[in-house]
Amino acid sequence: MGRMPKSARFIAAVIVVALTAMVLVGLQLGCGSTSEATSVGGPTGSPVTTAGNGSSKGKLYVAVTGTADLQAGSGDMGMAIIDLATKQVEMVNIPEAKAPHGIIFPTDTKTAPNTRGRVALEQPSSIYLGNAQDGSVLVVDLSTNKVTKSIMPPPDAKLAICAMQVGPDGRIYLASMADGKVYPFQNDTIMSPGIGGAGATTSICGIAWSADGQFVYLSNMFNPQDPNECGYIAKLNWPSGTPVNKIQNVTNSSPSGGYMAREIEVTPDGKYMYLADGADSSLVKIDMATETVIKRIPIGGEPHSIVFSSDGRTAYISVSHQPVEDGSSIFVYDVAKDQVIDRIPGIPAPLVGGLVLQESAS
Ligand SMILES: [Cu+2]
Repeated sequence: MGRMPKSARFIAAVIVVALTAMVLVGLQLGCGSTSEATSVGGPTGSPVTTAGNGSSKGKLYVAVTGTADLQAGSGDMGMAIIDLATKQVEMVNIPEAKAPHGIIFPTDTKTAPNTRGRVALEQPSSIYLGNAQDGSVLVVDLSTNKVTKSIMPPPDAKLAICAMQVGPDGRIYLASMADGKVYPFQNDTIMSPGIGGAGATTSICGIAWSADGQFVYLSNMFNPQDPNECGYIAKLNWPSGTPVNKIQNVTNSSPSGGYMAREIEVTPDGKYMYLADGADSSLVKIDMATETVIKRIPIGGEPHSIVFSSDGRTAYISVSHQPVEDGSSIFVYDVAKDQVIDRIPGIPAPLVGGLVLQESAS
């Protein structure tokens, strides 16, 4: 038995495929429509004083992956809890963590409408943390910051958790980077089979639904079968999973090649979908009515996830930085201006994943 558990080897294989894809793509730039590129974002790294926009109180809970064995997709750590009023970052080291990427409030938490369960209006008693390495979900008690339960995926699920979102039926869904499927999660059980895959999606980072709940959008991080294919967003009928179409050319290549379509999030008014383009250090704004890219906003770093405040005016974006020593940050984003207006630095970890917002001031 090698030192690396089977699940870690699986993710390692996934990552190797991703890296191979990046090498193969090499210098084939221009897959994304650079002619559409706009540069409206403020200069990266120049903090601007946040105006009182009503969203500067509360807490962010951020899934954080540590330094150990990062290339294999594993690593310890847990989550960061950030007080928005003071910008204090509290690191919560969770021994059971296996590369956390996803985070979501339990469904009995009071949450704001149209936020897919990601904006709490009260202090939750616990939180779910989703692991990329072994596909397990941890229940973390927020009064002790200890794990009270570890929930393993069913044996037939190839689950490497990225996004965790509440679907139109009120259940939590888990996006898998390993097999391109979405798995329902209910009563502390991960259910199989998943929805998606079968050519429509190969490695999902983000999940979003249309306002009427008839369609699901899945951001495909990369396509191991066709490394020349840019990151795209697949649209499927919900909940049947029948493919409808793909929004193509959503992501741009990194300067060294390779695509990284991270998580997607729809604004609370349902008008726009934003995608975190990890390879291009930008946000991509998509008009939901036409399903086309209308703006690219360079923000710097490697954005992973986005959460909108319940009023839709402010977004918080988890951003990983390279090299590792720089740590990671949360960017505060003015949605109307499409501009980064502040940064909360000081997350001492190379990779930040999903994040959720608690708007109450307590
Ligand atoms: Cu992820």
